[in-house]
Amino acid sequence: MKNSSVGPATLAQLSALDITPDQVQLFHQHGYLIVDNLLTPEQIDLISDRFDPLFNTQFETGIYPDEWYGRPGLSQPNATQQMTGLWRCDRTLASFTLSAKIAQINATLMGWTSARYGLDTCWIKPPDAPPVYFHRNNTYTSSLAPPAIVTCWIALSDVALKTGSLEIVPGSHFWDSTDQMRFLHAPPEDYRAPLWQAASEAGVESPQIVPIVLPPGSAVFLHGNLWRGSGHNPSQTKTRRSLAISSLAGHTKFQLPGVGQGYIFERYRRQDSLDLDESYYPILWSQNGYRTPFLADYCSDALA
Ligand SMILES: O=C(O)CCC(=O)C(=O)O
Repeated sequence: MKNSSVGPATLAQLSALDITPDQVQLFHQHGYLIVDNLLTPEQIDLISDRFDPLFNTQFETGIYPDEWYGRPGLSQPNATQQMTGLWRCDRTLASFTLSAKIAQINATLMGWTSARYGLDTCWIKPPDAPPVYFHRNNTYTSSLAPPAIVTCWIALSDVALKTGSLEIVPGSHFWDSTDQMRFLHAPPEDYRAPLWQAASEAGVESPQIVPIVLPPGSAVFLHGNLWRGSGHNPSQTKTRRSLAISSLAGHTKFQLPGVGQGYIFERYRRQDSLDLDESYYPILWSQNGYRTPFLADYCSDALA
């Protein structure tokens, strides 16, 4: 039988912005790690206040995002609003999503000596918002080498089953999966269908689905191979908001042209090199202290 669990995560929780070898080990074992109090209420307000202008096409820098779903007046009122590439549009958001500290935690969990920007996305699920298909983020990085991304997913409102929680399957980052990229929003079938398929391929009869329950400001770090999705928001009144900050290893390159998929990454591929251009994929944190120089002029670091 397919299981759901509403119990608390069994992992030790980190004191914010600090990380120990034991917690790195837990992350590797389970594929996720909960961190309490990553952001303050003031920081959450600062971030959330930026969303209305963005979704109303008021971009502080004048630059449009890489990906954008859910437009006021155009989309269904209950559509999930998702925007990716926030740092290019808005420097207040960039001060969080380009933060060296979050990149450092992402890198440390993955055992990388440096981390560069990968993706930054807000997920806003209004009352009655439809589910998001189960997926693995690494499936979307197959045109990169290594094809690996890690995500710090921060709750900006109460996240619980009653608001369409993020759902994860602990340990599923060890599965060999053959899934493909797909459009994630409002699936026409069971949003867990890709998960059942992957579990069956991995020989797992009853994958344990854990709804992530977080107060605003707390976060879950997610391994790129971990299966995750989210259900319908059954609330009549509550919107669920989150900010997902994803890092690549600093040494990431492109695969040869034509290898793998990555519809956002490919947009920034150079013709003359397999390097990721630091103008688009800046190095945010390195063990040796290097950080892409233009960042110092572009925005502050909200968590420095
Ligand atoms: O927040 C959600 O509903 C989905 C988020 C997600 O799937 C992701 O960050 O990969």
